[in-house]
Amino acid sequence: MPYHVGFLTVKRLLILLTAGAAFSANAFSQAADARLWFAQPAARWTEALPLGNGRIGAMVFGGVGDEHIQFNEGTLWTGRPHDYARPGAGDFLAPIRELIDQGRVDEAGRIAKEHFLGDPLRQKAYQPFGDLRIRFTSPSPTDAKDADPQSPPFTDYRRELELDSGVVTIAFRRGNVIYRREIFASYPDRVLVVHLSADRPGQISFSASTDSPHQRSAMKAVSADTLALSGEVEPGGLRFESRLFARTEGGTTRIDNHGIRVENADAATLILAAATSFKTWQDISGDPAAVCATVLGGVRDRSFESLREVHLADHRKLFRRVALSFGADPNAESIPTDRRLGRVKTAGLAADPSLAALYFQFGRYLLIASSRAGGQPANLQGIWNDQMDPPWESKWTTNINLEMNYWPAEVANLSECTAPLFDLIDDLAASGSRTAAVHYRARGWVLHHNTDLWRGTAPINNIDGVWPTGGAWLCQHLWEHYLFTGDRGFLAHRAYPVMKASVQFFLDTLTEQRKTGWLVTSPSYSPEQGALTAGPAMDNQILRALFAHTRAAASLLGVDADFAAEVAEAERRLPPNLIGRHGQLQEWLADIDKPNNAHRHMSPLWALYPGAGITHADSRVFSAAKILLTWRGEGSTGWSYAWRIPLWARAGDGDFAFRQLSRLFGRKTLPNLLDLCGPFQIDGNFGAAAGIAELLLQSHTRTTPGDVDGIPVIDLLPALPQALPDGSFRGLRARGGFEVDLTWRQGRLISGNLRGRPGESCRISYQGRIVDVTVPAGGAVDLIRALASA
Ligand code: FUC
Repeated sequence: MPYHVGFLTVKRLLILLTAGAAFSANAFSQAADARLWFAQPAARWTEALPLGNGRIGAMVFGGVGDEHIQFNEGTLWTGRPHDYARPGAGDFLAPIRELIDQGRVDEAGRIAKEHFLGDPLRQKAYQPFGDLRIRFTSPSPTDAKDADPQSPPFTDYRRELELDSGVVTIAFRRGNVIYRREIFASYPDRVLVVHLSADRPGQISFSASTDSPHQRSAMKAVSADTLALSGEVEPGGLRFESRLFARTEGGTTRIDNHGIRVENADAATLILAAATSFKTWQDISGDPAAVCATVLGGVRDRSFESLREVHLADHRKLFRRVALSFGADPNAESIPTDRRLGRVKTAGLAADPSLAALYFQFGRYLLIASSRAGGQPANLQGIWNDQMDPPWESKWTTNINLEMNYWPAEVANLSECTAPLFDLIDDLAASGSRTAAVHYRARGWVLHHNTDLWRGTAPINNIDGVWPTGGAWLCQHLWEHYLFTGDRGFLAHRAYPVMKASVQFFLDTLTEQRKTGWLVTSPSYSPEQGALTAGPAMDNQILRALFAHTRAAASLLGVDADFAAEVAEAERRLPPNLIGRHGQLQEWLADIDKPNNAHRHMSPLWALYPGAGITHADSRVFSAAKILLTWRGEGSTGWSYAWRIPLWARAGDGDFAFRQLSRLFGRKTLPNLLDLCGPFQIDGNFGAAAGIAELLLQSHTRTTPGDVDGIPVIDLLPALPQALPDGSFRGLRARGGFEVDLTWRQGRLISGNLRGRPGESCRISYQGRIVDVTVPAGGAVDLIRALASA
């Protein structure tokens, strides 16, 4: 089909040109050290390098004689479609509430545990898919001096992940031959591509095979160039298949049920497709073999160069929107990443601030790799998991972790990467309406503190699962997407209906507290401490935001005026942020906070970050929040260090925030820069990336979070740490759909640009100077000049 091919080529060329033009027109260059690199292969999974295309995740080990690529597919989970709601649970709602109201919280907890949790108590687990193993027998078997593959002498080894290309490259010299492997996961082509080459002809000899940790799986040759690995997770559960296609240049290729054998080729390309029988959370009748065949059909006649070019154009279109530098360290690039990390672990991050810029870009890279339209959202391990029984099932935990994964999405200019999250929310609104009906006899939808591939929404595990505001928190991401993009179609057709249904659930379930007349959630739980309770601070803050945003959306869309009035009335009756006897922001309605409780969760500070309900504008509550923030002290898990970064950035203390970042490197960062909770958990990577952005740029709406009339306020360098005196960024985004570039030296802003829709206005704030600007037609605002007129 020449027309089709020609069309695609022209389109891809245009994408490349546009990306390139936008990039080079800017004064910033991509930081030279935007790569992770190592002088040795990975000894274990937690040292391997992650690749992903939003469907396939892969961890590359980079061994010299043996390459091992462990891989995942985002829809391979244990279980099958299932409704976790417990029939009859609704009968116990009133007694549980009554006991909580009487202060008999332990009894309430016992009843909740026995009758109110979902069925079964635990949700299902994300699964590893398989392992691609390549055993090299090169150089040529006729080359006697290097014939022993077990002890291959090699030099000049380098294993790197270049963030700007999303390509892992492994290179080394053995004898007089330089070998090179390039590996990437292509989103447009839905495959993992492995290219093996050498600088001399005839040097590529290997055998390749795939296997799976799932017992019920088997490999077989399905054609002269393709090997299939198929199996099922459990009887009646998901079926899966991967296909490995091999193309060689020169040499001989044989394939049988044990694998692919290549001898004396000049180069080889291995292409992996993987799929499961998952179609939707309610339908697992898919045909993974057919999907793999279709996917491979689309790539088998294309050259490695063509696959690479399409991948690069797609990846760079997203990745190159943002550049960040904290002052070039000319030596950083020459030091392997694990050694840089080691140095920072002892000397602190101030010894190598450009590692923080690398970490920020790595966070963006990980979101691009693990969250693309059509796939599942990034879970507790993103899309990377090698364990059959992963920590917390590697699912989506919604009392902090899933939301944290998406904190950088808008501000770090990766708005499209939210697509799988919004698809998940649509599913949850459907499954959560069953839980709302069965457990609460309410309209609308509810999600508690976890969900899985089957969109479980009922409370699970233990009483800490009885926390009804997980879905309401997710709604914040819908509203934020609108604030950052101004996409009214999205607001009308995707965001508002789901937000409205979430509000309906709370209108039906909030109960009046006898003493105060406040409307409170009950039963609820303040993550993850205390007993069952009513109206914890976090719930009130999340609901105040949800109600305000939903009213704002209704008003913007010109719909549902009566409903909005009802919401306003309920909003007015939510408990305010309470200040306790130590001057602290209270976590619960009762003033029972323990001073210096350094719990990892920062729940009552939700409205400081990621919410926006607590600002300098209310100095009483702001000061109370700062007391609680101080009590909470340092982080412990990776994500809890990460949360403290944007919180302290909002509180205006960049130095304390920087110290949390430094500790995150020191205590909870793996050699490959992935984050640790205790075990590997990706949320800290994303939370810290968002936190770094929050140090440099903050944006709010002018007054309340639901305000639709005010213009956005954009704070430049609001919490710049002393340890980052010099730096620059390009392309961070602000609410209102603006894009900002800034450069600072010795802690002072020296240049800045703001782009946005022509005619759009915002208020710029920098070190007490405030100026309102309007984007001119076809132009950008010079921020230094604008501030000079303030
Ligand atoms: C929450 C946290 C834990 C862990 C788990 C996945 O329950 O409190 O530390 O991150 O999610």
